[in-house]
Amino acid sequence: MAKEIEVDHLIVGAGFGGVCAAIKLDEDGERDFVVIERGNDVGGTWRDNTYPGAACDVPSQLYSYSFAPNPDWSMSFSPQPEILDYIRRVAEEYGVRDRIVLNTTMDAARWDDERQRWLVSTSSGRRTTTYAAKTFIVGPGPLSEPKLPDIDGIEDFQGEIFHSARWNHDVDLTGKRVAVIGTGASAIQIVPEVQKVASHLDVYQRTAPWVIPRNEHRYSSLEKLAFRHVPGLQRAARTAIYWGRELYVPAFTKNPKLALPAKMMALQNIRKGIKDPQLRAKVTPTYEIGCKRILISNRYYPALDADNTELVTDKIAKVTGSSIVTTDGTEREIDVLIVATGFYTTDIPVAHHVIGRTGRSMADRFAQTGAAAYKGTTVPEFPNLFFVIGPNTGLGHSSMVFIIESQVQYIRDAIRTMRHHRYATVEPREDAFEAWNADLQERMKPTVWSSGGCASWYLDEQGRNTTLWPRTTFVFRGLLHTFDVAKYVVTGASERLHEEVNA
Ligand code: N01
Repeated sequence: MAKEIEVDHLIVGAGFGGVCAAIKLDEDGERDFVVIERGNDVGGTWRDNTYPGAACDVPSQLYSYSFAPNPDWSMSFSPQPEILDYIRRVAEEYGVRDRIVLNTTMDAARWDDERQRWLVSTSSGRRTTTYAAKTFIVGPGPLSEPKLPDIDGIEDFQGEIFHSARWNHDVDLTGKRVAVIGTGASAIQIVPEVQKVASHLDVYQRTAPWVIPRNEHRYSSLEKLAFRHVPGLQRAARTAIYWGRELYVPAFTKNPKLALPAKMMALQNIRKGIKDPQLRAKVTPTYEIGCKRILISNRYYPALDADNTELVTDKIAKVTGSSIVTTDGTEREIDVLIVATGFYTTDIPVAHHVIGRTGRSMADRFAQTGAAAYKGTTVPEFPNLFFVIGPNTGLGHSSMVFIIESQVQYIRDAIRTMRHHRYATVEPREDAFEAWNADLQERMKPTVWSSGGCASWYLDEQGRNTTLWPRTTFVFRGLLHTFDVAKYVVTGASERLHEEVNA
């Protein structure tokens, strides 16, 4: 029989989202909470992605909590180890580190309508614990489940094979023949590092990405000192970066032609990085810039142009025990295969494990509607469940930490509202949910993600964009500033009647 622990709030995931939720609940005096984390440390994607060259492509001043500025970033775009250290330090300094239970996996979660609690079963090795929680805050991260390519024979490969997000540091790539499948954000950081040490590198490109220069800056000691001691300086830098980024939004959401300067920069990046005209042609995308995530690198193209690298654009037919064979019949022998093929994004993996008030799983609901939430945070049939980074909260241009803080503000206000009015449950009304999502999908139509002529992880199998937010981030923040209880069905703690507020 699993041990049961009653808590007010259970948070799943100790990445940027879960740690932020923990800190802010604690700040509100909501001390009865536990964070469960399946990994052996905090940090989420920044703990998992340890591949060589891993770094953020959003400037550090903005890719950090607004309430915990870090004057010590070494670079304008932080490397992964610094970001991971930052999350660890913030969790420690804000006193939530000991509320995080590591190495603990959420196996299943079920809403118990009698008890008005989420019953969340977890396991840690052979130990199982069930948490009975009033509110359930779900922040597993949209990029946490690696996606392996479905390629004939890949399971028979006899050399070393690993996903970019599960880097095997025991494998020394020096002098090896290496293949990288994929040319997304992860691959373009990996490729220059592998090219430096491998005897030969094959890069398998299915679709060329748009890559603009990485205007990187190393902060001097003087700058760090100024960030630490000059009042308001770091906040001013953050604000300037924030608004600079918001200026990109119309190019993504209204008129892709506005992205012409970025396109020119990307084309110049190709010319600068690659001498071979044939290779230049192969890496030049044929869809609108912004349709897939715009990548930043100064080193990717030179690495492709290097003598020991081959860019392969023929389709992969199969993998054998020691090689990759393309559809033109060419076989390339390799020692190590790195799959940088992305993550399960639109099929939110956690949804398969969560059963709501009506007895069906969230995945079953999403099978009908596509992944969708009200304000990216709450879902009808799933009372008192709050996503951090839920459906349609992703960004192509700015910091997810800004989105996380906006959602956490909404969740805090929901909890305050529930306490104040003694509500036992809050659940978004179907009509509010539908109106929100109809508006979202309408706004998706003119975006470059819908009309830019590419396939991307932003779109689900029906071609619906269920991942991105199609407006500015300040609009998102404004819409989530206050918990709009009128859009919710609420129940009181004692009486079990559903009462519609402002019905
Ligand atoms: O994954 P991806 P990622 N055969 O899905 C290819 C964030 N991130 O890990 O384009 C052959 O973007 C696929 O090809 P195609 C960021 O939000 C941020 O690189 O689908 N190829 C593509 O090239 C990012 O968007 C940072 O035709 C196959 C690649 O694999 C997100 O994470 C760094 C294939 C997958 O690219 C995901 O990035 C890293 C197949 N069967 C990640 N299947 C920074 O902040 C897939 N591909 C810097």
